Amino acid sequence: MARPPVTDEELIARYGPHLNEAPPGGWNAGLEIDREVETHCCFCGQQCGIKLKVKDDEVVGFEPWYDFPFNEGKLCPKGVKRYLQGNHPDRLLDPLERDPSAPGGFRKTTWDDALDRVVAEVRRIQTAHGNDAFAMLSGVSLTNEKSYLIGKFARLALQTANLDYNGRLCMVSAGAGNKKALGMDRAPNPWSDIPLTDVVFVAGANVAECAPITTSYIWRARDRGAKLIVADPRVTPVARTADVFLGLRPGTDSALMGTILHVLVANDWLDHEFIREHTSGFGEAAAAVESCTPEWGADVCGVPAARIVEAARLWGTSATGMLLHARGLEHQSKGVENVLSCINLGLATGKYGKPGSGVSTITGQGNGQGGREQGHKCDQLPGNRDITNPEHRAYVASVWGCDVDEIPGKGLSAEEIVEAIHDGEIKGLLSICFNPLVSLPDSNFTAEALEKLEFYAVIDFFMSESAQYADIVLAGSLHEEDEGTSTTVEGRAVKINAAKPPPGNARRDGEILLDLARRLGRGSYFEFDGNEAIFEEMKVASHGGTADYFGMSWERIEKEKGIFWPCPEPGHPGTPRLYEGGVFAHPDGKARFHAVEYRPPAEVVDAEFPTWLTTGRVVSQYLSGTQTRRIAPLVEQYPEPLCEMHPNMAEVLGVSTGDLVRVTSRRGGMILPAVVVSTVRPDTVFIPYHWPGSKAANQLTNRALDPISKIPEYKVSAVRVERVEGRVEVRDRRSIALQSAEGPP
Ligand SMILES: Nc1nc2c(c(=O)[nH]1)N[C@H]1C(S)=C(S)[C@@H](COP(=O)(O)OP(=O)(O)OC[C@H]3O[C@@H](n4cnc5c(=O)[nH]c(N)nc54)[C@H](O)[C@@H]3O)O[C@H]1N2
Ligand SMILES: Nc1nc2c(c(=O)[nH]1)N[C@H]1C(S)=C(S)[C@@H](COP(=O)(O)OP(=O)(O)OC[C@H]3O[C@@H](n4cnc5c(=O)[nH]c(N)nc54)[C@H](O)[C@@H]3O)O[C@H]1N2
Ligand code: SF4
Ligand SMILES: [Mo]
Repeated sequence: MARPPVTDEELIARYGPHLNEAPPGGWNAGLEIDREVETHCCFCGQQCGIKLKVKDDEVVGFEPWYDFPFNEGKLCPKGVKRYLQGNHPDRLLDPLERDPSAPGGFRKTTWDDALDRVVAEVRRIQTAHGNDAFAMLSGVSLTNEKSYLIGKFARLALQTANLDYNGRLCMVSAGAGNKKALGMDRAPNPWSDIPLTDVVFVAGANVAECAPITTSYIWRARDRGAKLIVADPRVTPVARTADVFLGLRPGTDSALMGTILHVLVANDWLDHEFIREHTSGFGEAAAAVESCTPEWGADVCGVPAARIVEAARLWGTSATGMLLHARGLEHQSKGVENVLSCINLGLATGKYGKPGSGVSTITGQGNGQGGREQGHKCDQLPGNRDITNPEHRAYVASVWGCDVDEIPGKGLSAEEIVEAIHDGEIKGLLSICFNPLVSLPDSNFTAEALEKLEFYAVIDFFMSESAQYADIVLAGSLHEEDEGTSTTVEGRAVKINAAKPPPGNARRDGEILLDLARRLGRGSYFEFDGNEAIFEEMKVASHGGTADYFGMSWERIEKEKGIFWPCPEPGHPGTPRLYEGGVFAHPDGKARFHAVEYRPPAEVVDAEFPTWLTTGRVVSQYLSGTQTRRIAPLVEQYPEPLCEMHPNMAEVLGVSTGDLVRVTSRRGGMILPAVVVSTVRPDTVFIPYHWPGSKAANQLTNRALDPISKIPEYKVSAVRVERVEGRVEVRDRRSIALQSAEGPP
């Protein structure tokens, strides 16, 4: 039975102040500060509001920002500790130039020399091999303004088609699925819809560790009596409380969703009126799952048939429902099909365009949403426009004041750029906010590619593992050293405020790019006197596109604590919920079902590699780890990768927690400690990927890409696991003490 709702006041009366309630005198009691800056967390796509405390131009602590509506003061361990990275001794303070004789292989240089060198190398490579032989890679920890600037910089200053971004490893399957089915790429609902729903279906998302603040929204739904369905090869923290847990075999999501659709059709748990009035293609989608009986689904997915039927019953018979998916089903060579098979379930039961209903991706990176709209994808122009569409090109050319033919065509995607480098077709690379050596699949291959570059320049604030391969490293800015906007998981544009200037000779990322554009002789396209001016041009460039920011201003965003796009006119309030009244973003207003037939992952287990490997995250580490591996209290929580395995597998291998195991795939191998947990499928091991070198999970993963989104299949590979000599003391999953002489390599 549902617990009665409990108000904050009642809670405080009963138990005293919340943990989040500041103690008397504030969190850093007694510390005198110069100012507090309201901004947002630099990590995940939740973009929690936070107040940074600043003294002598240093961030010295934080204060919860209770008034920011999304997280109401709540923060996860990363948000709480983020301010500790700024003072790290590894912080880059000067531009660096490769010099094998210098300690660490690099020596300080001046900005003039560093930037002139970049320009000379761009010219040399492009003259000899064509413009597209120089590529650019960027990232979406960057603000909207930087994303927009990078899109324009690559096309008009570098004049290359080959620009892509690290969202290619992250949100592109969801983006492509959303655009195909719904005509627009954004979460259909604000998160305030989650507590209103009757059933929450979490598929391939470790909400508690990767979108921690979303957990509180799910709990609020649970307090109202909502049911919870979870589909994951691991019993994640939220899955422990699920009504129906679908512990599927990695890589079988479209079979699971197809079976659920089959059961919905078989039992007529459908919204016929919605299907008729607001969609097309239902017949073909239903025909594609005709043979997907519960028994078939059970066989393919390794989940009891009755449980799949029970999930379908809960979803199909509830008036409202929200399906939240993330990389678990998107990081597959059929990521787009998986997303479409989820959307089919929403459309078949009319769960769109009304409170408490929708199928939504949980966006990953800080500006994962905004960064996939402003035009720094290889196939995209601002406003989420299509770079191959003549009308879209003409509009953006008119905003940029350039000839339409000056805008290059569609370029290669991120992994394809690295493959073209490996093949010798691309010779030069400028990267910002991307650590491909750690984050791309098959890291031995990535290392070979970086080795082959004739020239590589990196903009970062730490010496990332990829930057070790660079010829020039340009010291850029931390999140709190620059201002702009970011767009959250909900599609809400929020304001990022600067707390301090960049230290030493480091420069703001945008200023580095503007300086380069001038030195490349293209300064006339880049006459911006600051980030607000970039925003003003960006919003015009977005106008009329699906991701329309035209009605926003920095001032409005700040005053209104965020604005949901589309916001097409200055007086427009923004659009928290999309598709109201069943009006979708395709020209005919209808959503499209897609016929999805199951196909297996690119690599399947066999006698030589009999175990499934899946990879992902832990709560205290972030992405390639350059930032969180430098924050001591986070490192203490989970200092090394561990290989999660089920007790049954451990028994067969003769392994107990702390024993070292060698995990080998067709690409490479690694040795790491095992941790024996009953929360993972007995045929699957899980390794988090936040570490470099011999600790990198991506030594093992497969470069197979989704044919549409080009996302790598991080979630499914075949491996062999063996016990090797040595053990370390693993005290628990969150703390491992390296007490053994033969610690991990
Ligand atoms: N702590 C922390 N939080 C983060 C990040 C981080 O690095 N650390 N990164 C941010 C970013 S960029 C992203 S993209 C998000 C990622 O957020 P999530 O997608 O939630 O995280 P992952 O750990 O990549 O994978 C999610 C779940 O997918 C499951 N899974 C594995 N294989 C399959 C499969 O075949 N099918 C299904 N259904 N599930 C499968 C895994 O067991 C895991 O529980 O997190 C964001 N938040
Ligand atoms: N095996 C496996 N691999 C994966 C995944 C997985 O689940 N499994 N997940 C994938 C996913 S979802 C993602 S999003 C990618 C992430 O992969 P990456 O994008 O490569 O990871 P980051 O750690 O964000 O690397 C960004 C780099 O940019 C720097 N940086 C951060 N913020 C800024 C900034 O504001 N300015 C500048 N100049 N630099 C900045 C950081 O220091 C870091 O060196 O990894 C992918 N790789
Ligand atoms: S949930 Fe995400 S945005 Fe919020 S504090 Fe944690 S890492 Fe930062
Ligand atoms: Mo991501």
